[in-house]
Amino acid sequence: MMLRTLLLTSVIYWASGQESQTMTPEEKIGIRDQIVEMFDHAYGSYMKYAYPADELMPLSCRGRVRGLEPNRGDIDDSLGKFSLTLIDTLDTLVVLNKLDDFEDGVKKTVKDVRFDNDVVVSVFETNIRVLGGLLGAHVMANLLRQRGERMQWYGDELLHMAKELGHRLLPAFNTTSGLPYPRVNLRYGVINPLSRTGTESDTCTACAGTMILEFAALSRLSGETVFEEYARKALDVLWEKRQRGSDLVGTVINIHNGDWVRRDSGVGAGIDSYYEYLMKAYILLGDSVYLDRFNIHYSAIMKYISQPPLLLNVHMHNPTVSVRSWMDSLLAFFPGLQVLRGDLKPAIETHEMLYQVTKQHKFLPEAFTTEFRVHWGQHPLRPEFAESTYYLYKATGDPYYLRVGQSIVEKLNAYARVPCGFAAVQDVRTGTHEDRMDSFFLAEMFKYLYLLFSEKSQLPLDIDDYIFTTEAHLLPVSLSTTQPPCQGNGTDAAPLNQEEDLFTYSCPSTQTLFPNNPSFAKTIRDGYKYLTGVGRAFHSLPVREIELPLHDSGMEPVEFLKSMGITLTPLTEAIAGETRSEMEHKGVYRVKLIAKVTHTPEEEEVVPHIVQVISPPYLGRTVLTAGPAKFGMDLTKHEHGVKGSIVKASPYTACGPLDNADEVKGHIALALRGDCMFAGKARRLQEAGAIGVVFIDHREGSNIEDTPLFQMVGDGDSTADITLPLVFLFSREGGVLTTALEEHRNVDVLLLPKERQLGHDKPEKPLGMNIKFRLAEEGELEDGASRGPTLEFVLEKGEMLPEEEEEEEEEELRGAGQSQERRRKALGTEPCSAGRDPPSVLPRDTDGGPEADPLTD
Ligand code: DMJ
Repeated sequence: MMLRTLLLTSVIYWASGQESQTMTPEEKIGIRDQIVEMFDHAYGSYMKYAYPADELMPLSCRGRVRGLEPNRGDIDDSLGKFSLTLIDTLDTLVVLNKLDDFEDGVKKTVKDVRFDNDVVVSVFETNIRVLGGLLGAHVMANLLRQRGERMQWYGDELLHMAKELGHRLLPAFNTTSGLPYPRVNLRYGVINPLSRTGTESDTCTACAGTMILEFAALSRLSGETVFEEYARKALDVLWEKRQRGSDLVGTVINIHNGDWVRRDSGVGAGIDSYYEYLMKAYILLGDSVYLDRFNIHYSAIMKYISQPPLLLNVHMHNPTVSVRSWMDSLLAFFPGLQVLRGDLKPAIETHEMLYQVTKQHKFLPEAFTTEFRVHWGQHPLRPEFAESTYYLYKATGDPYYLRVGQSIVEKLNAYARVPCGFAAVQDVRTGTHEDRMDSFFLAEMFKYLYLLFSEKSQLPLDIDDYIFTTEAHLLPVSLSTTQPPCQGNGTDAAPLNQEEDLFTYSCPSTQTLFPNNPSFAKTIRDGYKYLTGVGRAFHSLPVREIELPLHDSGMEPVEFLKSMGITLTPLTEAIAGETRSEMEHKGVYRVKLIAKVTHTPEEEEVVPHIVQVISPPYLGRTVLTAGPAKFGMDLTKHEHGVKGSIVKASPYTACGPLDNADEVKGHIALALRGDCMFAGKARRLQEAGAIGVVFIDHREGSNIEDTPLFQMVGDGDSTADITLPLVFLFSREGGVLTTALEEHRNVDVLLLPKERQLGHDKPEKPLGMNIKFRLAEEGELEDGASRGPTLEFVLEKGEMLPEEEEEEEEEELRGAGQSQERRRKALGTEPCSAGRDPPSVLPRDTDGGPEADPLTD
């Protein structure tokens, strides 16, 4: 019933064409006011409950102070005890015309923030969020000071702070290649023994290639050339190391020798802002070398990665083959970059696809499949989709994009707002929240949304005078006329003639991009309207026919399926007799497939595993459900599983050399998720002689009830060398093991598939498939009129849906078109029964789960 209502609502919504309706100035102002109110709620909560901490914990209504909260792995590398959220928000305050708050925020920054902290931080995050934040705020402060109304006290304090921070980041560049270390200790640098860093050997491409805007701006504003030189050198290395055949780059690179560590290539996680910074470096600095490089990469991206509307990762050496069937949410920035490039058509197509995904799942999940199902359900309030929406509206003026923006605003309020701010969504499928509000939510999301609904004349600055960094900090394009500090290594600067229009070569220009055709964007979008099935009008579902061959062996189709492990159970005995003989052809047995097999590769069944604690006092009674891995030993093929006593790896993340390799040898190691890839950890532990690994989630409070089980994946390269059994526990279940280890000297566990759990004869949740075949009668295939006998094959028995729903299900399968949600249910991605006798069930997990962070696990 509810489903019908939903369907009806979407049909009405689409029929009314609301999304194309223009928006009155009053309506725009109303939405803008709503955005300001939301910003006040978010920023006000940070200042009230969290400041001077780096971030707000919106569920606990307090600040996140590194070291005082449980370690979340590499996400925490953004936190440097430097009031991150305040600094990241400063120039947003100006854009939103909150000039008193800005002045107050700058005063607090100058008074309270110090960088001499013994903290290891991410070079990339500190650069884009803190250095970029300081520079954007400095530029804004100067602008206001020059107007003579406020900030008269300001004497470049933020620029001095930026310079100090820049110097604290520089030790990261002390490598032979010129590619920076991924982390630096703010007080001790990298090589100092007190630094607790400097052992890393690789970094992501975006991490090395996203420095030039901030570093060049710092050099040009401060007169210290060193920053721009280092950032440019890192870009030169990445350019040199591109794959010459494909002109693509990989995701992770060795910082010492420049070899590619991960060779998958896309436009999302791991690479994204490298491309962005080539384009924007040209716009900001006027150096055409950056544009030339960007254009070469862009052609490669459009040739190999772009499959409109999709953007799929490929192998940089073998780029005609996609290496993934899912996309990550970070790539949502790409349509915005395409607008800057002046390539509107694919930008509109991909953006429309992303919009359809947000309609289906409320927000963009961190990763979603090519069929737009959730692959990893987390949504940390990322701004990339709002960013692209803003750029597309700028370029097209199409009110459709205002409606898209409106939907973002409404969903944030409806599903992410909590009493102390806005909380990240742990899983878009369940709507559960995480105690986290990242600083980019204030730095970027509100900036882009506010700008989307503002007329140029309503803003306190001319927004077209600035370029947005990847964190949406504002840098003035006038920097391009500031002579670069040096000419080096291929970056022949072409100094701009002052007379020349600064914007001749910079985009977007609505004149050139949008060919005066108001329906231009719409015509492109229309082809992608119903991609995910949401809002799709009713069309009849094509009935697929399959032919099952009668083999030389003379096997009949039923036997043939049986030989594949599928048993067919006739629903009625009517199959036998006269009709049956009529159905048999010579050599071929034709079967009409009414419901197609639901198991697509990206929806692979996650076979639940367990960690069963068998030593006293547990004696097998403690059973923790675990996720398997797509690599390492396949436990389903080992009848008795793998048994051993557990030892905690040191370091716990197993990302660096092991201090306790001797203890690990011959035991099952416990290792914390995060900081590096599962495969890297597994290799290290395998080398130390471990006989298995139990990975434990680093996300505080995660548990099997709230989060769908998922399979760990490798690192994109071959994992054939890893032969250990590997399982994954969410943190609550993992806590049981670590507590057991604290309380008892020896803890023995058994790793095995859940269905083999000791003391249980039968699988708890049997595998089932609700696939139904109907045998077509002779002649029926042509006219499709009459209905023949039905066969249902069932692997296991299970629940039955109430009869009414069951009939509805059949009704829809028989011909009418259906929404994606309905179809998913019908095709068995949700528990349902399509049979009568015996009942069938599909007790499977939902679509995948939080596989691996594309950069670390
Ligand atoms: C931001 O910190 C930056 O945009 C970065 O380049 C990648 N994305 C995050 C927000 O999602």
